[in-house]
Formats: sequence, C-alpha cells, structure tokens
Amino acid sequence: MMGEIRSLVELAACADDAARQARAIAQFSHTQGLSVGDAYRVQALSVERRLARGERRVGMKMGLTSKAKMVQVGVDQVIWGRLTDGMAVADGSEVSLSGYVHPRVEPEIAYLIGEPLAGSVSAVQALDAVAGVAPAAEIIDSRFENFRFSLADVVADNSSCSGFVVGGWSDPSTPVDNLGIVLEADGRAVEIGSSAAILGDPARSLVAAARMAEQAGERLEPGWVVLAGAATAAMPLRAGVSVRVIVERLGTVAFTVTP
Ligand code: OOG
Ligand code: MG
Repeated sequence: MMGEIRSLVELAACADDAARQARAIAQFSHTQGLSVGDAYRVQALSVERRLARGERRVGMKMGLTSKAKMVQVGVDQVIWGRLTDGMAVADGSEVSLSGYVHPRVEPEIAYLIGEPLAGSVSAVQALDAVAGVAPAAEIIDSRFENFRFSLADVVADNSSCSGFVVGGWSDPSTPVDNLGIVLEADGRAVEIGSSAAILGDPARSLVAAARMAEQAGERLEPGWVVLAGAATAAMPLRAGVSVRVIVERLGTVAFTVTP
C-alpha cells in the first residue's frame, strides 16, 4: 500500500519542520511522484514559511555545479536554493551541531549582487552586475535520512542549504575563474581544488542563477549573495572541529563547531 499522496503545501511544511527540528525524514520520492517543477514549488512554499516567521531573503545558492559534488550525491544536474538571513553564520563564529541532522561543509565562491540581474545573460553582463567577490563556506544538511535523495527531493529541501559563511568582499574585477581552494579541518587540508571546477568558471554559475531566477519569476536583487556552488566534495562536520576555507587571492573564511 502506498501512503496517501501529500499536497505540495504539506510537503513544504514537512521539509520546513524537519529543518527547524533538525530531524531526518523519509525521501518524498519514496512515497509519491514529484516533478522537478513541483519540487521548486515545495521549496518556495517552505521558504515562505521562514519569511512568515520573520526571516529575510538575502540571496540564492547554486548547487551541483562541480563534478566532485555531482559524484558525491549521485545527482548530476545544476540546482538552486533560497538563502535567508536566518541561515547566515558570521565569519569566525561558533556553530552548534544541535541545529542540524548530519551537516557537511563545502568551499564556495560568493558574488555580491550590485544591480538587478535576471534572464538570459552573457557572463560579461552577469559580471557587470556584481559588486564584490568573496571566499565562502556553505553548511549543507539534507533533511533526508542518510543524506540520500533524488533530484526532486533535494530541490524540495531547499537544495540542502542550512547555513552559509561569507568572508571579506574583494573588488568585483578580481578574476575568480581559476583560484586555488583549500578546505581545512583543524589546520589540515581535507579537500583541495580550484574555482575552475565550478562549471569551468564560477561566472557560468552566476549566468545559470540569473536564468533560473527568472524561470521562478524572481531576479537577483542588489545586496543579495549568490553562492556559485562547491568546488570540491563536502566534509562532514564533527563536534569541536575548526573549519577554514582558503581561496587564493580572496582570503579565508572560518568557523568552529562547539565541542
Ligand atoms: C546538494 C547541494 C549541493 C553544492 O554546492 O554543490 C551544493 C547537496 O550536496 O546536498 O550546495
Ligand atoms: Mg553548496
């Protein structure tokens, strides 16, 4: 017997509650069919619940923009999610594992949007709208059991976004197409890569963000942060670890997990 088919509103509440209570849930795709389009509706509805609680929309995250990430999670399509101020973690601060199910951290490049951007744009047009670039770390935390999901599942779950840390902004003219990136735990390199792993150039991820925002009836707004997607596989977080992301030329971003 299949369970009852839940509405998109019910799935959104389920994903949002799981995130709030740091509780793992069964994959939606195990009990019902969900198109990718419907999954983006579920994501929008679940983020609306956050906004109704007083959180503010502050940007967009791109996901699965590198081969390493696609291989790690077994989904091979670029996805995106919505960032709110409630997900922001200050550079240098401490986070507690209690707010997460099974968090991982991954190194990213962040763009600061200076001018509205949406639709089909060239990389040059996209970069013209950028006001700054920074090293970043994303804390991802799938709400699905065992960190396993289908494409539609992960999209409905806000593309696993749980937290993000952004370092100091550099001039937007700083080339970021091929910068060395290191993800450290307690001062030891765990993942090493290059920003070129992000679709060949993170600017392509920004172009995709503009296109996908428009498909959702949105645009990238001045002041928003766009995370281009991880350049390497993600690392599981454990109690007490000090995490640092080093991006050549852009600098570092760091946080620690409560012991
Ligand atoms: C999905 C989110 C992927 C990235 O940077 O590639 C992502 C996941 O890995 O759970 O954020
Ligand atoms: Mg990411």
